[in-house]
Amino acid sequence: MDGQELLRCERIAVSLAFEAGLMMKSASGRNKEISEKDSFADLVTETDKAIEKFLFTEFKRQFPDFRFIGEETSAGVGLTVEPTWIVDPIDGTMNFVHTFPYTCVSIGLTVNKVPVVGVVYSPFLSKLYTARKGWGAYCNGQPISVRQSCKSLNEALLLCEFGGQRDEEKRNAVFRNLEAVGWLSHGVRCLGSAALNLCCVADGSADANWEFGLHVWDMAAASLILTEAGGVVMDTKGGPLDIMSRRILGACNRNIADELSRTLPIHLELERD
Ligand code: LIP
Repeated sequence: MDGQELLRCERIAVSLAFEAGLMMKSASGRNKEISEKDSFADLVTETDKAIEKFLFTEFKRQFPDFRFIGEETSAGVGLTVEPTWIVDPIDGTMNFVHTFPYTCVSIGLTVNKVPVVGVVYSPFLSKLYTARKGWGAYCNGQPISVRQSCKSLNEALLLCEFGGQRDEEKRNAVFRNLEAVGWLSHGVRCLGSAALNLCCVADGSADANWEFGLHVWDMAAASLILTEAGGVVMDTKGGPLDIMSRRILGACNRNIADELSRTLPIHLELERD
């Protein structure tokens, strides 16, 4: 895909993200249909479904040959080499239900299973994060970059999540990892959106994040935004990131990534997307 085609894809994804943002704003605090997915802590609203349907229809109309993977309609659909839009209609649905503003729409495009366009838009925070592979990362049109100067966990502000899976194995992993890492750092924040967490590392407002249990639609767009901002995304054990593996570690530089990876006592192995 050449530079012109990438730019066209980004521009269309941005205009659709703004429309999805308007749908989120007009439905905020007024959801009638809220249902549980895998647990009481994993919810979906009628707005998630409406936004995904809107994005699917628009992307199919404008890119009939591209594939589409969305959180609410494509669980279990594998990733292929074909150009694929990967959409999370509302990342941070629990926050959306509670009207906590840390929520966004996330739109990624992969080619040969590699993210090449990333758009993350938070209408409540008025933040639009964008990136095209090889063209850098931006927030509201301004270039962003990670806090390269962070030298060790003792200087780092970290982000992680409890997630929606609420079983003993997950409880043990979350709290053992939090205890081991949290005490060594400037602090850990659990704010509720994997995509925005990676974008906070990309703009330097946080230094690293990790999570087990997320999905390809939570990380496809934001993982590109973080790497284009000069950061590192990888598997929690240090190998290359596999966006279908259900786990991620993002950081402002390799030293922090490796130190965090070494310090996490538990690396959950989860069923792939
Ligand atoms: C959420 C992720 C978050 C994770 C939640 C949930 P959703 O995505 O952004 O990081 O901890 O369990 O998966 O479901 O709001 O799109």
